[in-house]
Amino acid sequence: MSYWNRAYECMSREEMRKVQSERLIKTVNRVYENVPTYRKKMQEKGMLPGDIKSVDDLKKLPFTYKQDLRDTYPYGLFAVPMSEIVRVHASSGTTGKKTVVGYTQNDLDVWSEVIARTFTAAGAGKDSFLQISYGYGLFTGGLGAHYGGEKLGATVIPTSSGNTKLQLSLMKDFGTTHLACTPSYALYLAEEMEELGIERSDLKLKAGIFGAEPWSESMRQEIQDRLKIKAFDIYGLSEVIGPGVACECECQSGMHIPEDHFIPEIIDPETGEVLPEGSEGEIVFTTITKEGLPLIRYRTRDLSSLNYATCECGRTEVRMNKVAGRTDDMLIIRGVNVFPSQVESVLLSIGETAPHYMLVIDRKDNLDTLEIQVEITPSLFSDEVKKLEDVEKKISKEINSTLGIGAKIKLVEPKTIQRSEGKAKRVIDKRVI
Ligand code: DLL
Repeated sequence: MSYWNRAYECMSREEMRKVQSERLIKTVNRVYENVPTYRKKMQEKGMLPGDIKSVDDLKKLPFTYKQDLRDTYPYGLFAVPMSEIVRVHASSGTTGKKTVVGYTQNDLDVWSEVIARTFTAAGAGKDSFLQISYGYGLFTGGLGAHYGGEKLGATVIPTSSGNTKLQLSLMKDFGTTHLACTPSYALYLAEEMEELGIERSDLKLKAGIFGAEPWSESMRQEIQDRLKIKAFDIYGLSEVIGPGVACECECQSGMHIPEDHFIPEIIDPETGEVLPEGSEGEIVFTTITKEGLPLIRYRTRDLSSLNYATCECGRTEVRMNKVAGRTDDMLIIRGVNVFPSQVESVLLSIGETAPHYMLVIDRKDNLDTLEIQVEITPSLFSDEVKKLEDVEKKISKEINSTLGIGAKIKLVEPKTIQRSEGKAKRVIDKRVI
């Protein structure tokens, strides 16, 4: 069994609670002093930082929502002066505005530490060759995994995403032992491998660290069978830090959370009440070491459950179960977070079609596809073909720049998209995962 930081990963529950209490108290004081949004939320509840005496008091604190980040876009929730921020990342939001996150040097060190723990748990070490095929850029996947891999001492191969043929030839030539990418991309790589006639014996691949989107046990099985590797689940979200908020160990029975940095709770998404151990509900995180963007009880909208039993690997850190879904309408298409309302605002801003649309998502050759059916107005319907083509192109361009992914636009005749009497159904997700 190997650990990156045994002292914390295998700490007794009692000691962990002590560490968490100390760090939580410091964090609450810091945000109360430095972040007007938190001060206001606490004042509204009639609370002072002194009311938080241990982790038991966590449940008294107000929640933080994605909306709070949007309301204070871009840097309003940061708890340090910008001169202390050395990196920003961002992920998509509902209206095209991104959710911006910022890191101090210490935050980057914490991030590398938690990623080094996750790679170690997945069997990687100094002698490993780690190919990182998560996108590099504003997305946290690429750079997050990159620095963690370097901290681990592995040989990092920063291929970023895309260019599949090159990925595969480098995988072969450079002797990649560990692959980090989305699970759907892993399957796509497997398929291309077969297509290009690359033999499994040409590769040294042992394991993959896959996440950033939901995937099922059967998808795990398929990846493991086709690539002949062990496939580990890694979870994270930009707001909390990026990848590394939780990751599986060799037992593959739940993802360990580095609780000395992030405290999880499971709540009832309707009432906000903390649920008893083992119940499924919305997972909420409080960061207790982050400086740039500390988060108090952040509502992830992801559904999961927690298991506090000591794992067979020896780690005492709580495990979160595979994400079972979301409480909102966010979709993850090719690793990009997409809200149907983003499509709606694009259509409304162009204004040449009816406000009726449908997103059809499918998976072909293990890659997500997105078709957007848009109903045209009767006047446009009687117009010439050239005009229709122009509208289609305009929508396609706008959608691409707003969502950050391409979509096939299909204009459909008036009154063909089904109207609903209750909640509108805007999404047909045909993917089987
Ligand atoms: O996806 C960070 C990440 C990068 C995680 C690489 C793992 C690997 P965001 O773009 O902010 O951050 O998206 C966060 O993605 O709230 C979940 O809904 C979903 N998600 C992430 N990992 C998993 C996973 C990154 N393993 C959102 N299983 C989260 C299911 C996941 N859903």
